[in-house]
Amino acid sequence: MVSRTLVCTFLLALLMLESCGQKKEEYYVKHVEFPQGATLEQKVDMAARLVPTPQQYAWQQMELTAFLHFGINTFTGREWGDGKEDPKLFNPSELDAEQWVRNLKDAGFKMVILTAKHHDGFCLWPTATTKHSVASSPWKDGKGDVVKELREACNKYDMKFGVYLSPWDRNAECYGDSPRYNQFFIQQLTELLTNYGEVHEVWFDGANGEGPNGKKQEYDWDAFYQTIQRLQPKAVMAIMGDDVRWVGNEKGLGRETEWSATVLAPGIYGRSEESNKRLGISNLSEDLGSQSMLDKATELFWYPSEVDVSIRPGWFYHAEEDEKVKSVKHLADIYFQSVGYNSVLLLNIPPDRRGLLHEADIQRLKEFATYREQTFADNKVEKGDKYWSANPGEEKVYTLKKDSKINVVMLQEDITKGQRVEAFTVEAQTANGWKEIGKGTTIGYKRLLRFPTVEASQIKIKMDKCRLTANLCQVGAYYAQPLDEDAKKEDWNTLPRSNWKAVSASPLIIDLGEEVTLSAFTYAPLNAEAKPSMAFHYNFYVSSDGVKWEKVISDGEFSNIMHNPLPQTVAFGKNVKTRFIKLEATTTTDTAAEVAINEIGVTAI
Ligand code: FUL
Repeated sequence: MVSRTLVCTFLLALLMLESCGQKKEEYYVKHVEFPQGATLEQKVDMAARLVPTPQQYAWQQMELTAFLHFGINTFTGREWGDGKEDPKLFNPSELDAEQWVRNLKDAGFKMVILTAKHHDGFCLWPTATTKHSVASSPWKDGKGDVVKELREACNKYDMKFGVYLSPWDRNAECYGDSPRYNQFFIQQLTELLTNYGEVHEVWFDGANGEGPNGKKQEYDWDAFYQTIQRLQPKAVMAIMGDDVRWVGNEKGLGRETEWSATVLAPGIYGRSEESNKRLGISNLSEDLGSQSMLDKATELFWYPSEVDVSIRPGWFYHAEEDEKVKSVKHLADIYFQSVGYNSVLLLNIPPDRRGLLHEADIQRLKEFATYREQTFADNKVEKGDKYWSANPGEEKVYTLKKDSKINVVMLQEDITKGQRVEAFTVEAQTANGWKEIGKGTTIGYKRLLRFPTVEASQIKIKMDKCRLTANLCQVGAYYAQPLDEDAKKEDWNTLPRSNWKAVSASPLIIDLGEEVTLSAFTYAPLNAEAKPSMAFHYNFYVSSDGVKWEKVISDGEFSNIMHNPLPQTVAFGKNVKTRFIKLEATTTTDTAAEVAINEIGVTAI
């Protein structure tokens, strides 16, 4: 993979652009290595001149991408399949990819990414690599191809198209036999990148949940990358790739300070583990690009963030989540904290068992789109040239339309000249004179700053701190209608907890205080926050006396709980009478898990 960064640095790099017709400025594309002994000043100067590749720039401008999680899990109700599912389960009754794309297009999305293969290994196209695909399903008598149908719908509606291909494959017999599986994977990739027209994003998930006793697959990222480069040069390689960075959570939460020019080495480079360890950082770190980080770093990457989140609690469709589609307020907050925090929003809307986007999701997408349209239709900043080459300490005043009420300011940097702003302040000219209404740190491609509503005739942007001269290319001021959130209720436990007692902490045994009939239990990590001690694999038992136990769930898995620590309900498939419950659980590292009594709920009938 070193070869890739060298290509970017030396072949694409050192673009010489005329700046204001006088000085020529030197740029580095995608990657820059600091010379030995470079001072902080030199590093900051170089960091300011790091720019995206044309593919990365085009990707960033899309702002909104839709994710479609669809596959065997849609029909089993799981989030992670184990690869042992019968392909015959896949049988959407009314699959209509045009319905997906039409609705997504109307809602403002510029690209869709389909889970062509999730961790269960089931392929949504009739691949030659395995029988574990739509070709073995009853859908269209095994002659169907979901990827093709989506591609055709994208052509019709002029939508860009991307594929998710899970490296982790729980079905492939060769998984873990590294060279063989790499060949198998490259063949799958080749099919997808050859037979379905233009592909703009290839998404490789980082999940690898086989655990300590599983098979260790060494992926040949370099070969995967070269396959993409050769077959789809316009595509960006995301997550386990070096074009697009995972933001670090699946909650829809970007960083307020978000540097696209970052010191985090993409995980697929051989040197990344050592380099990121030396800097003490990971995808989850708060600071990936400040000057103190630059000071310690030896190289820098243009590696912008993508915020992936589902419109529902799970990534796949589950009928029981129809009532849990995120509210417009929640989606609006996500938008401001992703697109508005210098990131691309990748919002998942999972097709249901019919093979359609569900009415509840469509309705919410419409409301979300209307909200954005209403908010951003009217830029209160008077028309005119917005470009501003700003030096530290300088300020610029923009006149607003008459009688403007505003609560959002939008700023954009011309990132083709690098990301440079470190701190800024916004003031408004109100009836009582100039008033500070907000402060921010990074801007990057786009920054949306929210503040309490003010009536103002002008706004003033103060450039508090920037690297070299910052290039602001857009300024907007808007009014966003305040939204109310419905009160959230804990609906995953139906039995009052007042009589419960923890009999033992590890394994967790709970005395429910009386005999009850249960159909399911729920594990809900506290505050929906991930921690290393949380449960991953488990057995679940019931007992009427706390002595003799019946195992109701054997070797269960709280799939994807580390990245999406939301309540997971496990149905028993029967009703059980019990007074005591026991959860015997291990963490992802196979050590005993710590689960608190209030993290467990039950469904009593
Ligand atoms: C995760 C996966 O494990 C989830 O199932 C989902 O696909 C999400 C987008 O990425 O890591």
